[in-house]
Amino acid sequence: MFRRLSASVALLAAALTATPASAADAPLRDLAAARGVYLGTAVTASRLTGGYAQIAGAEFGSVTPGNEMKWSSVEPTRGTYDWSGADRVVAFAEANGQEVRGHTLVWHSQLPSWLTGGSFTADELRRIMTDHIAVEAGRYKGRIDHWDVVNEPLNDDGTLRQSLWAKALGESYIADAFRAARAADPAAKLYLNDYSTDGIGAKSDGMYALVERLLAQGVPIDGVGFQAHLVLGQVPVTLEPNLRRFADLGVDVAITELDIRMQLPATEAKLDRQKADYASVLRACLAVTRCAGVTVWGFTDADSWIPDFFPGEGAATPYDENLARKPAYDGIAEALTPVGNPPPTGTACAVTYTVQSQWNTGFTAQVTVRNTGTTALDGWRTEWGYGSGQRVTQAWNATVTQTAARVTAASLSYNASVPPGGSVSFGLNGTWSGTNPPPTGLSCATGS
Ligand code: 9MR
Repeated sequence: MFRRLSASVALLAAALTATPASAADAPLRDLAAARGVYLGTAVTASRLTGGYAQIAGAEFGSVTPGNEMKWSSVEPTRGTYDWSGADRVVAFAEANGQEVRGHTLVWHSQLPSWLTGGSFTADELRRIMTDHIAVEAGRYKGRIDHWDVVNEPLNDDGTLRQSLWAKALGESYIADAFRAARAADPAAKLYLNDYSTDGIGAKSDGMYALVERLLAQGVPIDGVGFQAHLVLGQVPVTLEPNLRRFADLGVDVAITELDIRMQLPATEAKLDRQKADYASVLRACLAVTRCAGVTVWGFTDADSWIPDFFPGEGAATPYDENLARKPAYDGIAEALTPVGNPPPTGTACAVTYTVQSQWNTGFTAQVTVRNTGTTALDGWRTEWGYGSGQRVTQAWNATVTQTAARVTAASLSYNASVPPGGSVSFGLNGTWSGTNPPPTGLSCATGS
């Protein structure tokens, strides 16, 4: 039974007014966490010392080994394992309080020659694949937050890529890989990952249909990764709706390998454009409640695959080759910084969050959105992050959704319109344990 602590109500009712976080002074990982997403980077294990390690640990909340967990790295000779690079990245993450994105269990590339050059029956190959998953995902059981279980399964036209695996096993290898990964590490979120699926098109349509089929078969797939190896000025305009349509299937989504390349030399104009492009990718993720986070594929131009693979192109990451921040860094920071309460001109809003009552495991909060502008609002949205595991269980007078720590609320038809100076309130019940601190990153935006 609930035990209302009515004496505490007055104290708890002190209103909290949103204050915008400053992009200038908070590490990206903190800005991201306040928005309920993670900001990650691919890393190279052998570089994890000095300034490189300092930035990787301080600025990013998740790390992905760029190569160290791939099959040719961990089992170059059949039955002989080398976990040194992978272990180093996982230990680094644990020392820095970071999540790990495991990459990748089943792929057509970077396979050892004993596998690509061998002659195996279909049954043998299936067994080799599921054994590999059991060994690798099993070794890191409980220490990997997201696993890219199957990487790059599709051709550019959305059909099944005729990889070593598909040639022998057809599409069934994908379902088997996910089942083996779930068995090996039940706590990890299991992802299907590919490139050129970022916008809506033939390849992402193929991915969408594949995910639908897998879900219909009960395959344990938790998320879809969008690599986002992008070209300057060409962030797909359909990135956000594309992420949203996958999320609407009931899976998480993530940007897993973001970089934005340009023709060298980099100029001020190109770097400014890159800043805007990075910001728009971050905003697309933030706009989709089930978007878990964004990972950049190397945080420094000194550690990027682009110059080797695209001669004449580069400068694709948020730090230059000397580990100095580029405008792209500011683009990420600005996109992650809550809108806050802008000055009262045009359409503008302010939001307050007040705990009205609290009992042993639950609480009731009221959120008030005020029109601080000079024209009527036609719709409003507000969002915040819960830093202590609080969960919304019920809400009224707004559409409220929560994914992990991030809560978003939107107006309903009957309270979307707010005159200048007017305000609307909505309420929610939530659960808490331990502590119930005020939300972080409380912000509001106008429009439906
Ligand atoms: O960043 C990786 C690079 O060091 C390797 O040489 C390359 C080999 O294919 O793989 C790069 O990472 C790839 C990732 O594993 C999957 N998506 C595409 C990435 C860029 O090629």
